[in-house]
Amino acid sequence: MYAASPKPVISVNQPRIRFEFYPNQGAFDLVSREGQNLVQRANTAVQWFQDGKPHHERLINWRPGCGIDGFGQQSGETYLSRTAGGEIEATLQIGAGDTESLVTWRLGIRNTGKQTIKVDRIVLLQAGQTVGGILSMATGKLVSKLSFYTNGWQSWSFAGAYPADRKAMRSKLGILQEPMIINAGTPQPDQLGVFTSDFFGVINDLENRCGLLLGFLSQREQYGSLQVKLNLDREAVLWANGDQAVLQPGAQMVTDWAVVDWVDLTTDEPLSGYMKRVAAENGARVPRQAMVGWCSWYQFYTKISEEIIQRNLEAVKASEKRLPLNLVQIDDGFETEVGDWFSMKPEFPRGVKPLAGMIRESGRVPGIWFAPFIVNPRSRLYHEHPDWLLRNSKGRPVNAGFCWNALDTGLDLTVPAALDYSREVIRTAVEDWGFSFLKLDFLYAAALPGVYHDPTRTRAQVMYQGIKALREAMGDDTFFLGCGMPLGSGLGLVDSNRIGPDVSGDWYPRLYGLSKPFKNEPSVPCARNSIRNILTRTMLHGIWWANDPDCLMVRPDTHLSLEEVQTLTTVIGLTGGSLLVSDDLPALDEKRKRMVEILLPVCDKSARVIDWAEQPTPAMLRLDLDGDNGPWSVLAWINWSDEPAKVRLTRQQYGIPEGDYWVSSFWDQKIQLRTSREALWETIVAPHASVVLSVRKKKDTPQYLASDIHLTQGMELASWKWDGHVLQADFALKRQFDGFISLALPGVPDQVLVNGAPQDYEHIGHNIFRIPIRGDQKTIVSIRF
Ligand code: 9PG
Repeated sequence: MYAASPKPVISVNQPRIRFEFYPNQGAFDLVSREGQNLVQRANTAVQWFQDGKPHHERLINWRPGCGIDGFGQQSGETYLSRTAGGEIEATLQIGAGDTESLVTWRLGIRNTGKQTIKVDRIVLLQAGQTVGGILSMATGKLVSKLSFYTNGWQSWSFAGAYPADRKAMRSKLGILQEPMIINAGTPQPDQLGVFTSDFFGVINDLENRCGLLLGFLSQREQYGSLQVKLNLDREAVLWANGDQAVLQPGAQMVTDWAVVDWVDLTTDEPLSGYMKRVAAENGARVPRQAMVGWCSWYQFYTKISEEIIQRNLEAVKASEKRLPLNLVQIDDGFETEVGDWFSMKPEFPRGVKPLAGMIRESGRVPGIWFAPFIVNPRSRLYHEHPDWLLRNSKGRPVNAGFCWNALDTGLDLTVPAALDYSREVIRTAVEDWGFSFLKLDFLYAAALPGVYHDPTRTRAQVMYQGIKALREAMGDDTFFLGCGMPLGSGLGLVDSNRIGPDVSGDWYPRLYGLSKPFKNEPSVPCARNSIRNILTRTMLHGIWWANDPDCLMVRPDTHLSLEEVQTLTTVIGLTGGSLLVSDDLPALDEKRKRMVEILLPVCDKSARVIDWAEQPTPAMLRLDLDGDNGPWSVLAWINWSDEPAKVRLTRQQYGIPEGDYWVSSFWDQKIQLRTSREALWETIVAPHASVVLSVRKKKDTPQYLASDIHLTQGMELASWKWDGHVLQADFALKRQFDGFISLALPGVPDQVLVNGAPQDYEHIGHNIFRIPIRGDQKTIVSIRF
C-alpha cells in the first residue's frame, strides 16, 4: 500500500522506543529498542460532520509548520497537513518524552473552510492490518499470550486485565446503568478479543513480559478512547472524542497529549513512569495523610437523622483511644431530593450545620456528601429550572441512569446559572455550614452526551471546568473526595478519588433480591466489584491522588461471611488509600471493632498487585516494609473462587529472593520456618477468603515474627535492641492496643518484663515465644537471658 520511503524523520529517539515519522505518507512506526516494530504504519485522521454528513479523512502530506495558537515550539516539532477539501488544517506536534520509554504527540485542528463543522473524532493513532501494519509486542519472539488492561471511564467503571481470548464484560442493565459507567464515545464491543478503554489501556505480552501502553496524559480537552483488536485483526485505534462540538470557521481545537509507553513487566511498578508523567502534566494533588473516619452510607443508606449521626459521633469519641478516627462524614439522605441541596429532611430539623459544629468541636473533620451535577426528577430544581437541565436532541432531559428510584438527569454546566448554583451549594457547605471534607458524587452526570447551551465545548471541557469551579468554590483547604468521577477530570483538582464500585453487604451483586442474573454485573455495588477495582487501580494511589477504596464494613449481620469481611479488610489495609468505616458504631461488638483497629495506624504505602496484568481478578499482593528489626514483606493471596482452594504460595511467585524465611499468617496466627526449598505457605483457603503472610528472612539473632495487633505484623514495633544478653523491644502505635507478639529467641528467657513488670509467656514452638502485651501509645518489652 505504501511506497517504500527512503528515510523516516526520526522525531523522537528514546532509549527504549523510537517514533519514526514518514511525513508524506502521514504514517509513523513505533519501534522497540530491539528494533522490533511495536506499531507499524500508524496514521492520524479526522472525523467530522458537515451539513449533517459524516467525513473521515486520513491526514497525509505533512510538512513542517504550525497552525495552532498555543503549540509552543519548545513542546516539540510540528507539522502541517490539510484535508483534501480544505475544510481542516491540522497540526501534529511530536513531543519529547521525558522518560526512557515514553513518547507523546498531539493534534490541533483548525476550521479553514467557510462552513461550521462538528468534530466527531480526532484520531491520534490508527494501526493494524488494514493499514498494512501489525501490532507485534515481542522482542523478536512470537507473541503467544496477550492481555489487555482496560481502564473504565469513571470511578465506578471496571478496570482490569482481560486475557486476549475473552470478551469484555458488559452490563445487562442497559439504560439503567450504562449512562453512569460508560463514556458515550467509547464503543462496547461484543466480540472475542476486542476491547476498549478510557484514558489509557495496556496491551500486555505475558510471555515476553512487556507491554505497550496507549493513551493520553490528560482529559482536559476531550475524553480519549482506545480500541484494540487482539484477535487476528491486531488493530489499535486511539482517538479523542470531539462530541460533535461545533468548530466555527477559523476556530481551533487541540487534543490532550497522546502517549505511548513501552512497559517492562519484569519491573516492580511497570506503569509508574506513565502515572507520574500524568500526575506532573495535571498538577496532581496528593494529600500527606490518608483520611481515616466514619461514613453513614453503608449502614443507614438514606435513612439517616441528626440523632443517628450524633450517636455515631459519640461512639467515635468514646472509642477514640482504641480506634482513633479523624473524620465523620454524613452521606446521602439529609436533603429532601437530590438537586435540592438547601432543603433538609424532617430528620434534620436544624439542618446539617449543627452537626458540622459538633464534629469540629470534637476535634474531627466534618464531612458531607453532595451530588451537585445530577438531578432527581422529583426535585424542585427539576421543575423550577428546566433551562438548567441538559437535554437531548428531542428536547428531553438526558438520562443519567437509574438511582433513588428514578431515571435521573444532569445539569448543563454551560448554562451559567446552573454552574453558579453548584458553586453556591459548595460555598455554602464550606463557608456557612462549616464542612471541610466534601464527598462530591455522581459527577459524570454533567458529562453526558446532549445538546449543550454552549455547543462549542466538548464534554471533557465542560466537566473539567465544572470540577474546577467546585474546587474554587470550596477553596484550597477543603478536602475534596471525588466519586462517580470521570478519572481525568479530577486530576489536579481532587485530593482523593473513588476508584471502584460501591461495596455492599453482599459478595455478589444483588438487585431486587436476586443474585444469579446479576452475578457478572461489573459495577453494581457489592464487595466483589469493589475489591476487584481496589486491586486493579492500586497503581494510581499516591500518584494521581489518594485512592478511596470505599468503605469497610465489619459488622456481623450483613450477608458477608467472616472470611469475606477479612478479605475486604486485607485489601483496604494493604493498598494505601483512605479508611472509612461504615457500621453503626454504638452497636459494633469488640471483636468486629478489632478488625478495624488492626488497620490503624493506616499503612499509607501501598502493596504491589503482582498479577494485575494477568486476569480481571488479581489475587496476589506484596508490600515491602522496613523496621528496626529489618525489612519484611507482607504477602496476600485471595481466593476469588466460590470453592475452597488448595494453594501453594512460593517465593518465586512473589519474587522473594532465595533463603530461609519465618512466615506468619495473620488471620489464623500460625508461624512456620520455611527453608529455601519449601513453599512459603501451603493451605486450604475458604471461598472468598484471603491469606496474609508476613515474611522475614531468618537470622541467627533474636527476631520479631508476628502479632495480632496490626495487619502488617510489624508496624507496631518501634525499636529493637539486642546486645547479646538483653533484648529490648519498644512498641508504639498512636492508639491503645493489646494482643500477642511472637518472637524467635535463642533460648528460654530468664525474665520477661513488660513495662517493667514480670510477664508470663508461652513457648509455642522450638524457639518461638508468645508474649501478651498491652499499651497506651507505647509499651516496652525487655527480655533477659
Ligand atoms: C449515595 C451513594 C454513596 C456511595 C456512592 C454512590 O448505580 N446506582 O444506582 C448507584 C447508586 C448509588 C451509588 C452508586 C451507584 O453510590 O458511590 O458511596 O455515597 O452514592 O447515594
